[in-house]
Amino acid sequence: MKKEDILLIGGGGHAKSVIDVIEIQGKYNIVGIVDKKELLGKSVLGYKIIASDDDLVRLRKEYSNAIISVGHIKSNTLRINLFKILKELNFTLPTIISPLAYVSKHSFIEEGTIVMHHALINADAKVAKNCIINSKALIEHDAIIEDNVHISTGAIVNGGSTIKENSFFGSGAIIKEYAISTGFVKAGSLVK
Ligand code: JB3
Repeated sequence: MKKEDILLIGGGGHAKSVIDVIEIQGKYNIVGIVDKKELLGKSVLGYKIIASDDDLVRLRKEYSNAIISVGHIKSNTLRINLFKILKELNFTLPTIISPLAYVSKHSFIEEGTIVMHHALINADAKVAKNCIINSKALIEHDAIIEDNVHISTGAIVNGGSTIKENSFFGSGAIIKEYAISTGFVKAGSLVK
């Protein structure tokens, strides 16, 4: 099957993990990275920074797929703004799933969300738009992850619980079944 072209928006640490997922998935051909003007010409894992956000209108004429590859820790304003800009330009923001993740056929995942290596999403879980389900995160049955959320590495979202929009749920944090979490949850926390 012919690979589809895709642009990466952001070329820092998170982008490296995104590249690894895309390479192993084998569905997309990374045509380049869009980052700050001053970084033009630099490379990330062999992929060139080819443009800045100012060039997105021009790039849309050539390419239709994009993935936001800037991360989200303290703030997700950049991810939210980029998502809005890319949608306005009519880019397609595919859902990208590592072949090393387990995603139930009974789960629902929306556009612009990436599910990284060894994450597990169980039956009837819902993951909304522009989320990062990072490596080794567990999203149990009936859990709801709202828009623009980052579930960080190794976090556990138990059955039927909800992570509200724009939240950060830190590495190794755990939320009890049917509980609700919002905002910034630091690594290793327990949400009851
Ligand atoms: O902990 C893990 C597993 N991942 C972290 C991830 C979630 O967040 C990772 O360790 C990092 O700490 C962090 O990764 P991120 O967001 O890639 O941060 P950083 O390494 O600082 O890279 C941010 C990139 O975004 C840099 O290349 C910036 O130049 C670029 N950037 C900043 N502002 C921008 C803009 N790129 C575009 N296109 N537009 C902007 O406005």
